[in-house]
Amino acid sequence: MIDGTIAAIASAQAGSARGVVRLSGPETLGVLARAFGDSFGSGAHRRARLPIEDGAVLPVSLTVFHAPRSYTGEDGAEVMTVGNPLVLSRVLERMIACGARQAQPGEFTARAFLAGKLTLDEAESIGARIAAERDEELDAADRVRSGVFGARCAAWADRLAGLLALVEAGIDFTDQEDVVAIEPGRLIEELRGLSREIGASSDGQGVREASSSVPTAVLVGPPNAGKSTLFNALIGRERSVVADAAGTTRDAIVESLGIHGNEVTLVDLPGLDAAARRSGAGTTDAHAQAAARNAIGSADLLIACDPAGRFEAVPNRGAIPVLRVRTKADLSGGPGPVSPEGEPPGLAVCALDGWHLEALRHAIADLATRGSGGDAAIPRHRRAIANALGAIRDALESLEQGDSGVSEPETVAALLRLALDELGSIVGSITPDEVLGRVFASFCVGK
Ligand SMILES: Nc1nc2c(ncn2[C@@H]2O[C@H](COP(=O)(O)OP(=O)(O)OP(=O)(O)O)[C@@H](O)[C@H]2O)c(=O)[nH]1
Ligand SMILES: [Mg+2]
Repeated sequence: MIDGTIAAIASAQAGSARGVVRLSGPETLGVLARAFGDSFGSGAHRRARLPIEDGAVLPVSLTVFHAPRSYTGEDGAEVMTVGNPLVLSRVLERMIACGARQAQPGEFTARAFLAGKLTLDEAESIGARIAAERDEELDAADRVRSGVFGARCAAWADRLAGLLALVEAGIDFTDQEDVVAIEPGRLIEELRGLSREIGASSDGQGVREASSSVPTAVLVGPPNAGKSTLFNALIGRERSVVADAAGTTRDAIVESLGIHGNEVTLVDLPGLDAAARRSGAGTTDAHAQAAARNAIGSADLLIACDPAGRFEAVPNRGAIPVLRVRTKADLSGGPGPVSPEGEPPGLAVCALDGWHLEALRHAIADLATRGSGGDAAIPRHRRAIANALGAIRDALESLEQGDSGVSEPETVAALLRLALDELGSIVGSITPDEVLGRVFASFCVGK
């Protein structure tokens, strides 16, 4: 319930030089007048004396904000005093005794959102900032705060709403000759464009566990490339089985790896045998291939291993960075592999004697953590983006199956509406009325 006048300790619950009790709500000035009594001065910033208990008086500085020029958009105040948790809780108790109530977690920011001071994603980014444990998380939260991510989502939602309007118009007004529904070819083209853009900014993020912000680096490559040997060398123990025979690793093997203060989840995979995959037989079985594909789908970084340095068929449908590593460098010597433009420079390593492993560690830490925040800093956003993308791809599939016209417009409309709702959960919802508004804006219904 967002009502009444709230108060809370707004500084850390540990001893510090200064601490703050914050108030917000229509009764702020009344609460202050009751709490301070006679010593309640005037002006935005004032020094005041707060009676606390048994005749004791606490000197404080007081800043008063008048609606709407405050964080929450309401009347508000900050009472600053020594940062002693005990003293601060006395101040809070006094405010509560004088008519304020204890704020719920996040209630100040919720009020700011309701007052239109912050968008939903800005409000959430404040939560993400407070919870951020690493620089990258802080950067990602700031990108949300600055509204870049929200603006991009809003643009997608806008295009999607336009397309949905056209599809719905096709359903609602099929019997009216002067209403032309969208050409299926154009609809497919537009949806492919959207799906490409959303996919490029978010692939792999939605798959990752929402609670986990530890990035995942995955070793991929042909069988016998030396992936497991490299995996063991990186984590510093014999965790994965190594053998001369190809097809030794049959399952994804996951270990946590600490690199220069960064935590990375490292995954060793069964070899991807492109030739075996094509013929349906070979060194790797279907289970192993499925395990590999799943792990690749949730990777933040692919470490492509190939002793021959060819790097054929690196399986990467999204925008996951690929680090090319020529393994078994002791056998072939020479410089590291050349990477295509836009990819990080390649490395040649030898897992047996540790040659260039330190450089590889640096590269993994750098690339995996760089990709980890992505554009969507907030788990709920990541999920929403992944769901929206899934619904758009399903709609495309349904459209591509029909040979002429939009064969199942209701299904397509329902999927697009689903995608729109997901994007709406980030940028604020787009109501059926708005969608309908577009129908009337883009058509001359009934002339
Ligand atoms: N000379 C040399 N041999 C290596 C090196 N790394 C691995 N090997 C050998 O290559 C063979 C295959 O190594 P693995 O690590 O099992 O290869 P893998 O890529 O995990 O293979 P699969 O699990 O079958 O896909 C083993 O005999 C290793 O001893 C290296 O840096 N130099
Ligand atoms: Mg292996």
